[in-house]
Amino acid sequence: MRLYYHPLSSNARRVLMTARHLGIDLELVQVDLAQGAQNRPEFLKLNPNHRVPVLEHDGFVLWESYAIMQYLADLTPGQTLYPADLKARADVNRWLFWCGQDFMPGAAILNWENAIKPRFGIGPTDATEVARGERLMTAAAKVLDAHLADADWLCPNGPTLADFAIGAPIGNQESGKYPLGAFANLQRWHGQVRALKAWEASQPQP
Ligand SMILES: N[C@@H](CCC(=O)N[C@@H](CS)C(=O)NCC(=O)O)C(=O)O
Repeated sequence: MRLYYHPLSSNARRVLMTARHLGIDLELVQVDLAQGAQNRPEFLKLNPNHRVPVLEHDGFVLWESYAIMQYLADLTPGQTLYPADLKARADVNRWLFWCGQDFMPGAAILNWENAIKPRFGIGPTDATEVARGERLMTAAAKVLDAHLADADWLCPNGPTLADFAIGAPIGNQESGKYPLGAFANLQRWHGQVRALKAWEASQPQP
């Protein structure tokens, strides 16, 4: 099984965390995003959206990180990251969709403006964009923090795919200057995510 990824991509990291936790071996293929390798015809055949991660398994090609996480979990007998019970699975799905729709837009803006642009010398930080990213992220963080006030993990009997999906991008909170410092419940929960073996095992390699 092969995963096209980039070490700085938290969209790829949530998939790596899932694979590491489940004990699934992946052949990692790094796509050089800084050099535009995602726009080459051979990669566009795999993912016309020019994005990582992409999974290849026995000739089946799958893009979109949340779909890949679900696929890996469903391949693994006895796993608990993605429960089979209808309501428990719907609860995990709720947070996966919420992550894509409500959390990632702010994270993507702040990561791009505060971390990626300066690191790769892609022009000055746009203060209007930073303010928009901070507004989006603060709104999402309030929901997350309130939910975690009386919950150890996002869904009962965690960790689940929900914790990996949202925990992975929060790994960039320092470099991306995410306005999350005051959210104590969120920070306590993220400390638990960072204590998982899958966190260490999915660290971006230099
Ligand atoms: N919704 C997608 C987002 C993937 C994504 O945005 N990947 C970024 C890296 S974090 C990428 O490959 N960007 C390259 C580009 O857009 O050209 C997922 O969850 O897999």
